[in-house]
Amino acid sequence: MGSLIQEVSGKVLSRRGFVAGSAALAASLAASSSLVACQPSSQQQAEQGAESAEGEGVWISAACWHNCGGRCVNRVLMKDGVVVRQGSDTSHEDSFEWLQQRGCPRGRSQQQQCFGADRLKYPMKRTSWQPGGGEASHGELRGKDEWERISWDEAIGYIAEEVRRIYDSYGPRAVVGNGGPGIEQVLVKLGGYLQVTDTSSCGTYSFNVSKLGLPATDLGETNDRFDLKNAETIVVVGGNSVWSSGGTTMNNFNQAVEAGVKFVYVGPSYNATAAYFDARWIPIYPGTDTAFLLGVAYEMLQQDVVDREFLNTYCVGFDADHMPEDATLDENFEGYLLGEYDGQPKTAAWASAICGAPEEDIAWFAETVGKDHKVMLFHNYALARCTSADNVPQLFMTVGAMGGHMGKSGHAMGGAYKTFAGTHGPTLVAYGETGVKAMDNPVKEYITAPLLWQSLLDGSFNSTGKAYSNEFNAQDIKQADVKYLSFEGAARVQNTPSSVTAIEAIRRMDFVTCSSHFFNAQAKYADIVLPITTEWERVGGFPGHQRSRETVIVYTQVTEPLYEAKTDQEIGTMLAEKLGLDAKELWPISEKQQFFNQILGCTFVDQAGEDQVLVTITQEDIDAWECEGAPQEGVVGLGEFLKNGCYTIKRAEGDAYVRIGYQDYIEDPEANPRPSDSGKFEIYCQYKADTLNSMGYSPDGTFKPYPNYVAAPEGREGAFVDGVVGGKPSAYPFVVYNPHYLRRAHPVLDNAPWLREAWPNPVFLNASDAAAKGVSDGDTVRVFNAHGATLRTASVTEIVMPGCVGLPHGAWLDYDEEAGIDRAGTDNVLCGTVTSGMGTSGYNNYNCDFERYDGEALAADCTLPQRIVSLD
Ligand SMILES: Nc1nc2c(c(=O)[nH]1)N[C@H]1C(S)=C(S)[C@@H](COP(=O)(O)OP(=O)(O)OC[C@H]3O[C@@H](n4cnc5c(=O)[nH]c(N)nc54)[C@H](O)[C@@H]3O)O[C@H]1N2
Ligand SMILES: Nc1nc2c(c(=O)[nH]1)N[C@H]1C(S)=C(S)[C@@H](COP(=O)(O)OP(=O)(O)OC[C@H]3O[C@@H](n4cnc5c(=O)[nH]c(N)nc54)[C@H](O)[C@@H]3O)O[C@H]1N2
Ligand code: SF4
Ligand SMILES: [Mo]
Repeated sequence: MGSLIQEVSGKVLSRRGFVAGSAALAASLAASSSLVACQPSSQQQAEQGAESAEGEGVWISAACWHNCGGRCVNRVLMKDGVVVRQGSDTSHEDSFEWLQQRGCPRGRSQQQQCFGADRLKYPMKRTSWQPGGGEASHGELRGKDEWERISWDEAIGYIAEEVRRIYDSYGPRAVVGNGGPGIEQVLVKLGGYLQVTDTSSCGTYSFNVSKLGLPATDLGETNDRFDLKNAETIVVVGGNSVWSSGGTTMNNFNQAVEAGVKFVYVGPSYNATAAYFDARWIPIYPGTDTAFLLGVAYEMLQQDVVDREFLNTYCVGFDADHMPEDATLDENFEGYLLGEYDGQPKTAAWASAICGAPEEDIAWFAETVGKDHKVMLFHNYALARCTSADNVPQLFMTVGAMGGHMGKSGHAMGGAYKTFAGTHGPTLVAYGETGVKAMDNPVKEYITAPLLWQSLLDGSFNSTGKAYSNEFNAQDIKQADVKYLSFEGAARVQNTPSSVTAIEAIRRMDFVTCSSHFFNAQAKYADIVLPITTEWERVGGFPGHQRSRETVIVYTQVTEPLYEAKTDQEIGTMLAEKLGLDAKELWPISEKQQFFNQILGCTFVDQAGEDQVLVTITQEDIDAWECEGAPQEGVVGLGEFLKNGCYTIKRAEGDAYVRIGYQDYIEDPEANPRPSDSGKFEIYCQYKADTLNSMGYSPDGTFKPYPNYVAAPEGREGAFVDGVVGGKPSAYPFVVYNPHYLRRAHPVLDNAPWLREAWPNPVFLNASDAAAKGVSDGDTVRVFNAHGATLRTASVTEIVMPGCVGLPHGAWLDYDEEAGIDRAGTDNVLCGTVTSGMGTSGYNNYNCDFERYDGEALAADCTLPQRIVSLD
């Protein structure tokens, strides 16, 4: 067979083909957005698609590339130049040994991204904005102004002119970017820009947890999925993999579920994951895992279920006899649990008052995870995306160590997240490098994300290093007068706390640019908006982020670029050339060659543990691609690989790939020390306390070298006047958390009509809380706090514990400035410019209140018009 690229390229949608062929699709999309009842339109569409596709067309592997928790094969059936169906992995039969990498409904709705009627079609300029800065920019009109269509040449000309003016007059420290792939690479070449550091996904696990003895972000040392069935109990703390690790991930647990392993879920809601596992639910308030786990640890002591031998051999700091050499404080964790330093034993009663779990549950949990049982302790990261959760990583590890749950079959402790929920071990199949390295930004100054917008308003920020990098330093206040904000590849207005402050800060800028597919919140508040291609219009590639251990996913081009959209590299190249820079220094090779390099570099690990070439590439392939490279012999042909959209390792019970986390350390701790200063798990970690206490986000002395309880700035304590838990309720007596939601991946895909139909994006309220306020299911409610207010339809439920409000993450901001209300349910409207500890983005433990809204009731999101800026 010749190269698939040849086969596919004949079918790739031409621009003209799309315009003609998609008329029917566009018409039905328009119809769906004007319907009051949403259901029939998509059913009709699906049926039509299935019927017309019967036996015809060609399947092409297509990208699903956003930052969701899955990594899946996505394929499209093309007929007469139009996508008529979407499918997923059919490369082999599905079995536990050889999992298909099947997609979720978001992946199957990607056609509404690429071919969405609301795509940005050409570059646009905000009408009142003029270059030159100051009043000429009319920043006060951002988000309210008119737009005009401009050519690419004009757009790049404006950007080049403003960028040159700002760099010449103020230097790189007047610019903020996010590490984007096009324009921002050029900005790095000009001298760089101020960076934003965000604890985002892993929250307080993005600290330098190697100093505790853990792997980076605590991912990588739980067991391979074939070992899960050997546990008696699997505990999942926080997170919701059923929603947040779409596609295949939950199948990792199938053997364990079938073997009758008991599951326990700890968190504020009995969510879909807890239900999937039929788990026993321990309800705790968001941001109170430290209190809960301290109560558990105390109870383990009382019940004498602590594995002292494990603690003495593999850990330092549990008791006075096992302290690390660098300890400066004569205190240890056991003494803290017993109340020797603060007069407060961390009893189940003490913990229960804070975390809300019944005392009996805490005692039961302690026995269940004790040394006499085979237990796997998994955490997702919702519990660490809370302010004052800085002790969670150390405490979770400590409880695991107290039970002796590391390094043995049937035992585990660590992160279970995204495609790694339920399996770990070395990556068995991987793609190669592109051959292009992102430029290193020479400006090593970082604005802490939750304080970003306030910092821009204040003109100063605390630069304490970079989450996920292990570079942290003491408080370091810097001045900066920022003039230019670039939004490229990060949805800052949506995803960074305090969207209301964001609007105010953005309006102070001279210049704001945004590369986007849609008129999203970043585009709406920008001055120049550039339409970018989706991955379906690019040469093909490998989705980055969280690849799974056993599979590599690949995708090919579906259509030529639509309208005037360009890739980030093309935009960056145009800007570099306009500025008189050598674009070849930034991008020495074409995007096609980069993709080809990645394919050439694909490897898999054989049963002997050796890396082997994955893809067979012939000279004919190289000629057809018009790329550089040498022929190579692998185990799958190029055509087959691209057609399947993946390569998945076939597993077998007892194969050489089974891996037990920490086994090397447990079997020989001298030869395989942990990365901490002592080489052991540090239940007393001097570095942790010294670093956190110095950063200036919490009062000095807040953090002890052992895991201690720290009240959050908002959260459980904030629900009461003066933070006295159990006292008089405060003005905002609820704790709001943000589940990552099925409709979208962060804000991405929130505009897809099918997904809007499928998932209405309500606010989840506890039934008795709702009843007390006269709120019924389906009522429009206003959820509010000191940071903002938003409207949502109530979903009244028993699965959320009383006192908590679940507001899904990522809805597209729709802010009514006069009323001071967002109509979309945007989570970051309720998140304030508040932080603590390491500068955490603590999305899950803000306070709020809610009430029945007496204004006009919200219409279902799927009935709202699409956000289309039409200037034709
Ligand atoms: N559909 C979809 N999937 C996604 C994403 C998306 O936007 N949409 N985003 C992806 C990304 S980048 C990430 S980081 C992951 C996040 O994935 P997860 O960490 O699984 O995320 P959440 O959805 O925040 O988890 C929500 C659950 O955590 C619990 N919870 C909330 N706060 C706390 C707490 O303080 N303590 C405890 N014990 N439990 C708590 C609640 O029960 C809630 O149901 O999802 C990924 N997957
Ligand atoms: N309140 C609250 N806030 C949160 C969270 C929460 O739970 N609650 N979760 C946090 C978490 S875990 C995360 S990971 C962050 C995610 O926050 P971000 O890092 O901002 O990630 P995305 O939302 O995926 O934004 C990616 C943006 O890039 C655009 N984009 C996609 N492809 C391309 C491309 O090829 N080129 C360019 N130029 N742009 C592209 C998308 O349209 C989107 O606007 O959000 C965080 N924010
Ligand atoms: S889980 Fe993520 S990668 Fe998989 S199909 Fe859904 S959106 Fe796409
Ligand atoms: Mo994330």
